[in-house]
Amino acid sequence: MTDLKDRTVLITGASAGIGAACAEVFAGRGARLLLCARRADRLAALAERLRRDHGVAVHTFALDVRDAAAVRERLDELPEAWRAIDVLVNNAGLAKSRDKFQDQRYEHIDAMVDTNLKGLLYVTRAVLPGMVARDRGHVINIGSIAGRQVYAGATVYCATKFAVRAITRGLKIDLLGTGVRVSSVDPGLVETEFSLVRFEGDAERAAAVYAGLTPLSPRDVAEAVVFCATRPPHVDVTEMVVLASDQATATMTHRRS
Ligand code: NDP
Ligand code: 8X3
Repeated sequence: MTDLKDRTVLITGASAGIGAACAEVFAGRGARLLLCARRADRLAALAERLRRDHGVAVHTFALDVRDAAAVRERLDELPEAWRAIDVLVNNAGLAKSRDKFQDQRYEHIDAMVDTNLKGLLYVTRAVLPGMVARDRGHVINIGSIAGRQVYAGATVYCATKFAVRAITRGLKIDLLGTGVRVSSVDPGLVETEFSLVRFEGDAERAAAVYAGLTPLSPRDVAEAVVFCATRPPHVDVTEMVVLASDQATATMTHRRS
């Protein structure tokens, strides 16, 4: 097993959902946490709770992963004690609308491509050289079932998640011969703020996504991420698909009501 005690873990999009749950589960393993997202107030509250409940060191910083210069600057200016990142969880991401592509708003195209694809590339590009130099590290991308199957009204979201899968596979090749591992954890339906964000605050529409079935919890996904991170150094779980028992494909679900 790889012991996570005192390992430094950077989680993007840690202010909610899967990212916040990852912070909690890594903290439970004694990891030191670098948490970022745009909503600094939420990060501060989470950090305070994790320090209190788990006695771990937590450093937070506001970051919009769409901003390449900010990504470089924030990571370059990290305090010395936080620079050697052992695990990067590329989690920040979002979907916007279920519109057909011909009706999709341009700003929604940008939001998804700039966050899910370019943001993930910027953060990874900034973190990887240190991992390669130390000959140790692990990049864990949060992909999606939407990176394996395309569904209606999700052309751009699916394209970004298919791209994440390509990035995971490309990194695996580029990192061959180094001590850096790369994994993708690809969940199906997880009840988080994801659908609320997708439907721009329409709580009823968001709740309907999970109605009548038992979706994954953010913690279910976080435990899969930590499973990948705790394998012995010679084991690289490259791809892991995690679905709710009530979900068979991106579109087939079993709803009890
Ligand atoms: P949430 O909306 O609950 O959380 C998304 C997180 O991403 C927030 O912390 C948000 O923080 C952060 N984020 C969004 N945009 C940016 C940005 N530009 N810069 C930095 N952080 C950003 O959704 P989930 O937890 O569900 O989503 C997390 C990941 O899981 C995403 O990549 C999503 O695609 C993926 N996923 C989700 C599934 C689901 O069913 N929920 C299933 C499969 C994959 P803030 O707003 O503070 O910046
Ligand atoms: C999020 C899961 O099925 O809504 O990636 O695309 S889904």
